[in-house]
Amino acid sequence: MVVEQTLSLIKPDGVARGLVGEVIGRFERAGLKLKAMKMLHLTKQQAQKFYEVHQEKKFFDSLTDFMSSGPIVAMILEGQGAILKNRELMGDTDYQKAAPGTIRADFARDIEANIVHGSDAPDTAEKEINFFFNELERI
Ligand code: RTP
Ligand code: MG
Repeated sequence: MVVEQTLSLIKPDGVARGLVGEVIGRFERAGLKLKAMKMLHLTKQQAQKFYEVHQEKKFFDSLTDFMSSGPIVAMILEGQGAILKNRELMGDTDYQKAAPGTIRADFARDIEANIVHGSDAPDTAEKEINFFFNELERI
């Protein structure tokens, strides 16, 4: 398996509920290495840009309101098969379908406020990492 980098976000609900340490601990215990990290508060416009692939969806306005509603934590995670590994740790988008022991199954109670985001493929990972981090911020 190749070493990959992926973009992880702890969404506003995860930060507000005090789950930052819990979520990062799960990533680290699973062998994912933190390569960059910061806290920031997206504007509505920045959230719209980040989630532009979903702009035709009926949940787009609500999703971007939510994502700009409070501070988030952005991270670059690295490891073998990191993109899929992160998605497995997160669990299904819908917490009711997420496997037991995943972040969303354990903590999410809403399909939108579902604690975390993770890139879904190598091309989106690169794009999303570049959205949040410049060269100086990456190790
Ligand atoms: P994410 O992009 O945040 O990692 O989540 P994902 O791949 O599991 O899910 P995706 O289909 O890309 O949807 C992005 C985010 O939009 C919200 N959502 N709401 N109301 C709804 O039916 C609905 N569906 C999706 C969630 O916050 C989801 O994570
Ligand atoms: Mg997605």
